[in-house]
Amino acid sequence: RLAQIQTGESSSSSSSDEQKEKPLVGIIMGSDSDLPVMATGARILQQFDVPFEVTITSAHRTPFRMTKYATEAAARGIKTIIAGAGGAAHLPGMVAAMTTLPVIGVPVRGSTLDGVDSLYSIVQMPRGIPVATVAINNATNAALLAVRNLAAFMPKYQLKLEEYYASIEKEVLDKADRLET
Ligand code: RP5
Repeated sequence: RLAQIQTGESSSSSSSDEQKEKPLVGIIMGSDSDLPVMATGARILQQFDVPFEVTITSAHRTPFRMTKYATEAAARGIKTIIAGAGGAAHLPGMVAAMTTLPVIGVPVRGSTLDGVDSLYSIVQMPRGIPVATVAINNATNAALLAVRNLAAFMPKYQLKLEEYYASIEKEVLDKADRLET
């Protein structure tokens, strides 16, 4: 699927099981240049067996496509939107203005200004239109937050989260053991 998105195609999850399920999370980004960052979030959703879709839509270059996506996502069954953008990163905020779904913004680091421009563009939303903003380039946390949203009403994801956090704790403890011995 990620190969498909690199060619500009919209697509949904790749495994046959996932394809049968309607996507619960939408990953959108302003440009294919955001894909290397956003793919890290997609991999987390794959790891948690969350059905998701990935596409490109730009607040500035394709405003009507963005509007269609934002206004139709909830009716299609999407529960959370992860939106990544860089520079004048208006995509997450504009999408949040057109849906009541939770929107998680990923500030993508561009070639200038170190991603602080993206971070400020996404995080400084006006009162009333929230975007949950993660750290610069941290699509991993965006995906984990999306899984947490799902876990609030889908217990199977709660169990997977518990396993995930047990595994990362074990990883750190194993490293500490190796360091100390
Ligand atoms: C934003 O402009 C995109 O999200 C991307 O991060 C940035 C640069 O886009 P490209 O010029 O690489 O397509 O809209």
